[in-house]
Amino acid sequence: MYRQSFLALIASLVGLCIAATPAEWRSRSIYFLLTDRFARTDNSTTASCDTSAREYCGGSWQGIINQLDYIQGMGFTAIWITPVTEQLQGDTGDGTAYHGYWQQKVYSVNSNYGTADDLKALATALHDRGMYLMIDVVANHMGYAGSGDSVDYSIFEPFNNQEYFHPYCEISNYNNQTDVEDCWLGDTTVSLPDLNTTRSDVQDLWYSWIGSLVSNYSADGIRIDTVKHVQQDFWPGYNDAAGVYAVGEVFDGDPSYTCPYQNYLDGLLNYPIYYPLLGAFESTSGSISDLYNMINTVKSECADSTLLGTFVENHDNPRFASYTSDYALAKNAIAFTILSDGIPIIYAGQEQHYSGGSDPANREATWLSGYDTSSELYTFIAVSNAIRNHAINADDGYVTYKNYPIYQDDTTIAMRKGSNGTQVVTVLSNLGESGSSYTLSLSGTDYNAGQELTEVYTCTSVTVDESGNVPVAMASGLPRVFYPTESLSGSGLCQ
Ligand code: ABC
Ligand code: CA
Repeated sequence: MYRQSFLALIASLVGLCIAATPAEWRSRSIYFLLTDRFARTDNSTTASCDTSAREYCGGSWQGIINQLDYIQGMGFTAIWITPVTEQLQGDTGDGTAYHGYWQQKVYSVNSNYGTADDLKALATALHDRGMYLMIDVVANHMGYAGSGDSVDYSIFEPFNNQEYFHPYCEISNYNNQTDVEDCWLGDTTVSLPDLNTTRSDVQDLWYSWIGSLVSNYSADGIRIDTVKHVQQDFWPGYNDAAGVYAVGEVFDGDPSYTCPYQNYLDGLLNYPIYYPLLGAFESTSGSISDLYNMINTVKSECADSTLLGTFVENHDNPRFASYTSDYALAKNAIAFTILSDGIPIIYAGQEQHYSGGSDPANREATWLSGYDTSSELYTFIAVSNAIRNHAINADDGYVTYKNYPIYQDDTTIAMRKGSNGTQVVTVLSNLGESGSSYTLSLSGTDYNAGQELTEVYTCTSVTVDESGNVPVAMASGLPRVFYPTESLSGSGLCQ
């Protein structure tokens, strides 16, 4: 008895220490997964999963625990999992709630993924490895199998009355912010009853709920769904009540629309960079200058570009490899994701070059890859995370140094990040796999003449020439990343 409560006390103290701040998240690298699609309790690598059916495929929290070596083996230091709350049950014309965004009872967990104890065990297993847990949460809506004019509100917990919701209307005009905030997402098969988040009782319930969720499951951070569908002044109270780093989803590529939300939340998914990043590398004729310019725009328009989440794939957009099968282009997009500003986010399956198109095709089961740790992008991601993790250890200022583009031409962009002694220089190309070989003489790096550098993907040494330029040997459209050789020890790279 005594021993049990003593252990519980220790656990809660450890939990308290772990609640992670924005500053602590800066140095993390996130692996994002759909709980239903990443790993099963039985470790199956053959269980079928037809994405077009929109059914549960059997992924679970215990399954994730079983595959943490696979995730950590790529150098990730955090995972983001899809929402954990109890969902709309059964099948609908829009499929099941396998993704977790159609909640009905927010005080219980989705039993398809396991028990509350399994979720706690996942947090513990992550913390034992020094990794963080980020949980996806939805405050904008509930989910209902039926049209918005026929909702039985009594089934929701809490919010079991129509008065808690905005009157039914479908969002018809995304350029009208009142529509975006007050009307409903979803369709007439599954409507997403839109909470009236201006009511103080709704706010009180949500603020207390998010605080409890974070402490019950020892979450280190939250990813907030549908942020642009809730009025901005709702968010600071929610973020404070969570008490951990929050990254919000404002699904909009226009920085003048998206960046202001960072005045209300710690961080945002970097949708402004997503579009030019995809655009630059999805083909050999993409625009490098659009990407170059957006790096600078985001730095100046968002409150803090180093707290944004950088990604080129997620579960709402076609996968990168659905645009091009070229591995060199995929590697450049990944190198940018991991080595530019903010917290990198790689979406499960990206490391296996999965190529599903629009939702639901982009939600393939990761287990069907056999968790191949020798695949080309798995090992590429591992090296990319390793150099970033090492640069962070070597230089306190690395994560707050704002990525600085120093060179562009029609097919190449170069950027530097970190202080002089341990600066990382990243050179990217969209020439693709069949790109020719050439040597770029790169100026503006701030390395010293005569300094010895290592290109970390090829483990090639180069010496900075007497004018301070770096000879960058480009070939086959592959990215190049430089780091001072004398500071590389301890990184596990090129030793
Ligand atoms: C899916 C399909 C539907 C289908 C349904 C049965 O299943 O998409 O076609 O009818 C969850 C599920 C989805 C499901 C939805 C709806 O619920 O995962 O499978 O839809 O039932 C978040 C999550 C997402 C989740 C929800 C809902 C929200 O990440 O997984 O979806 O909880 C909007 C929202 C955004 C939302 C996204 C899916 O839809 O704002 O929060 N994501 C424009 C709008 C955006 C809009 C986007 C996509 O289209 O501005 O607000 O996102 O519809 C750029 C512009 C952007 C523009 C894009 C297209 O172009 O800058 O603004 O985005 O240039
Ligand atoms: Ca709303």
